[in-house]
Amino acid sequence: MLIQVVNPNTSASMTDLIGRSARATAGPGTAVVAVHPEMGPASIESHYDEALAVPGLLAGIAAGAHDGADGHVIACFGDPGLDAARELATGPVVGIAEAGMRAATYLGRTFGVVTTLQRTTGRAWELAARYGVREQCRTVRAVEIAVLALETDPAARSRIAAECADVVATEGCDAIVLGCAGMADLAAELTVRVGVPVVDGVAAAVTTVEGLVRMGLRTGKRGEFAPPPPKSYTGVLERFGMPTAAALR
Ligand code: 2AL
Repeated sequence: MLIQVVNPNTSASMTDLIGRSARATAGPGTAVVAVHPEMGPASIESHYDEALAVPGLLAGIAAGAHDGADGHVIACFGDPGLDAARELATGPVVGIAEAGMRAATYLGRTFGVVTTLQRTTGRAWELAARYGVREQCRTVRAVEIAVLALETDPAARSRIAAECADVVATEGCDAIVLGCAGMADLAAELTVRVGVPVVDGVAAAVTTVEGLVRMGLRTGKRGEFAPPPPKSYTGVLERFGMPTAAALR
């Protein structure tokens, strides 16, 4: 089985980290290819970043499907472009917020999200509602560390650990979901340090896609998620009018 993990920002080092987490989780016989778009924002931490990350992400999904991926992970906590990616790909497509939050609901009654910047917390709440887990999600906390600073800020680990501990102490949450793909390497250590299950969405999404593919299941293509019809797109998006790997490459 081949799982494509798309980091929708253009940070190569973050893509490496995401790929390492995905490979550590994938079962025997599953290969993981981790990619990022050539065009788009260096990190995704605003609605503007999120919107403009989507064309590059979709081009990557089309290429991955064409090159034989059995399923796809969108490795950004806003789950950008998830529905559009489901239209383009035939294999299952799972977002890390979706998979992380759903996994947390198997591990306890309530969970909290610990993410990067306060301005991204609205999206996390919105996604919790969209995925039907708004009631189980008791808090969404931000550590005010920018996405790319997760790799360079020496205080990042301890700040995230302290926030996770506070979520448990003040909200009594049974589990925590890490709210950024750039935190993928922290889950195991934090689970021990904080004393509740800490879910990395990348790992949760990889195992979800893997399970769906193993069950022989793919995205339903009869209605809403049928391939988008070709049509005229103009300007810099002209090639997106033909939603094929060859056109989008
Ligand atoms: C993210 C993420 O997972 N990747 C990225 O660039 N931005 N999400 C976040 N809440 O900071």
